Amino acid sequence: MERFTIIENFIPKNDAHLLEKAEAAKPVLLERMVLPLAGNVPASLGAGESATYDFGTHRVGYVTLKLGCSGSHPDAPAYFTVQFAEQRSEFEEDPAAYHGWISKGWIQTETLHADRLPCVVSLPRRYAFRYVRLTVLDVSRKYRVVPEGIECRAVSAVDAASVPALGSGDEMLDRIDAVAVKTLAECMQDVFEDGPKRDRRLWLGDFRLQALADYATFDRLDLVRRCLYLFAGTRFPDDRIAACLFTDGEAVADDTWFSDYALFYPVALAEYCQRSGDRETLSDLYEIAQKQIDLTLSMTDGNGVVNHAFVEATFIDWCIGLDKAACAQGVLLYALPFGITLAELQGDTARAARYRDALERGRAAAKERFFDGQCCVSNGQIAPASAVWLTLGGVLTEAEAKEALHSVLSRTTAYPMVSPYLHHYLLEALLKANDPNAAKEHLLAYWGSMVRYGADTFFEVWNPADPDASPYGGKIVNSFCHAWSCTPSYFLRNRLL
Ligand code: RAM
Repeated sequence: MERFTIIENFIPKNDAHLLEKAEAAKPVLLERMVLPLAGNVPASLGAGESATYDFGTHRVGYVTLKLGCSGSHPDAPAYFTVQFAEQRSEFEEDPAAYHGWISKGWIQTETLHADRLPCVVSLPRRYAFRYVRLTVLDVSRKYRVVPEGIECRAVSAVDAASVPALGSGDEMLDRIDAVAVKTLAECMQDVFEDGPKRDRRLWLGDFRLQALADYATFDRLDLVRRCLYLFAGTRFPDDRIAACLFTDGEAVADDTWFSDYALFYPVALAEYCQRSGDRETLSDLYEIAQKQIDLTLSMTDGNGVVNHAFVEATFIDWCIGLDKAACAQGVLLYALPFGITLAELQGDTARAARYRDALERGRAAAKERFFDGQCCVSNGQIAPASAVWLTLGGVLTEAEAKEALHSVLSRTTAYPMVSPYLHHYLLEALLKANDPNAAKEHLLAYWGSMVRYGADTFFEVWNPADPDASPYGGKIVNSFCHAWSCTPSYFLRNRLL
C-alpha cells in the first residue's frame, strides 16, 4: 500500500527560538566498543567466500573491519561486500529482487575495494544489526583476504543496562520487558528515532509511544522535551505539525501530514507536562498543540464527526483496505481530553469548555453512526481497529467496549491489525474496557510470539500468522528494531503488574 505525499515547493515554517531550545537539549551519545560474540569466520577468503559475524544482540553504531592477506603480495584490489542484518533471515533476501515502493537505499549493504592490504576499513554509515557478512567478490589468484577482526562503536543516548530488570517472577514477561527496553534504547539517539535501520527519523505517532515507555524506564524527560520543541520548531506553514521530521543535520519538517499523528502532539505534550511539571514548555508549546485540535474541529460536520479529508489523512495502521472513518473519529475523541487537560493546566477555561462540548457531541454522534449495539461498524466494515479507537474515544460503555473488542477479536477478519503500534492501542483499549487479564494475555501472545521467533528487539510489522509480511513490498526493507513496538515496558511497569 503506497503511502507518500509530495507537496511542491514545501517550505516549512521554522521558529528559531523553539529550535534553539531543542538544540540545547540535544543529548551526548554514549559510546561503547563492542565485538562479535560468535560467527563463522574462515582463516582466509577467496573469491565468492564469506565470513559471518554474530554480535550476540542488536547493535546500532559504526563498524570497522581489519583485513589482512596471505599468499603472494596482493596484485589486485580486494573487492568485497559487507552486509548488515538485524535478523539473520535478511541474508536470504536478494536485494536485486526487491522492487517495493520505498527506496532500496535502506538496504544495509556496502560494496567496497581495498587497494592496499593489510588495511583498516571504516564503513561509511551508521548501521543497525546483529549479524555482519563479509563476502569477497573477487581477488586475484595470487593471494587471499584474511578477515582479521571487526568491531563496532555502538551509540545510544542511554544505557539499556541502567534499567533494573522487571523481576515479575514470570520468565516470559521479564524477557518481553528486556527486549522492549533494548528496542527503546537502540532508538534513543539524537532524537527518539522510529527505527535505527529505517526511517532513522522522528515520527510523531512513534514518539508518543516512546515517551510513554521512556517514563517507565529511562525517564529522559530532556529528550522528550527536545522532540516536543523540534516538532513545534519546524512545521507546516499553516501550523499543522508534520507527521515526521528529518533531524540528521538541521531539523526539517517532512511534507507529510497524518491527521491522527498531529493529534498525538497535544496528547504527548499533556503527558510530558503532567510527568515533569514543566510550566515553561507548556506555555511555549500550548498554542501550537491546541491548534492541532482546533484544526481537526474545523474539519468536523455539524454533529462533530470528522470529514472525509481528515479520514483520508489518517494513518491508523498498515492494514490494507481498512475503513478508517470510525478510527479517525475515535482518535479525535481520544485526543480531546488531553486538550482539556492542557487547557486546565494553562487556565484556559473557555477552551476547556469548548472541547468538553465537542467531546460530548462527537461521542454521541459516533455512537449513532458507528455502533450497532454490539459491533463497531465503519461504513459496513467490521475490523478490530474500529473497536479499538471507538473504545479509546470513550464512545462505548465499559461493558459495550468489552463485548465489541472480544467479538471482533474472536472472528476472522480480512482487516487484521498488522503493526505493533495498533496492538499498543488494543492493549490500551482492553484496559479502558476494564479487562486487564485480556490485555496481559494479548501482550504475552503477541509480543511473546516475536520473542519466540528470535527477536532481540521488537519489529516494525508483525503478524504471527504471516512472519514475512511487509507493507513495502519486500521484507528486506522492514525494520526489526522499531520504536512503536517498545511499549510492553510501559504496560508491564505502569499498568499491568
Ligand atoms: C513507517 C515508519 C514509521 C511510522 C510510519 C507511519 O514509515 O515505520 O515508524 O510512523 O510508517
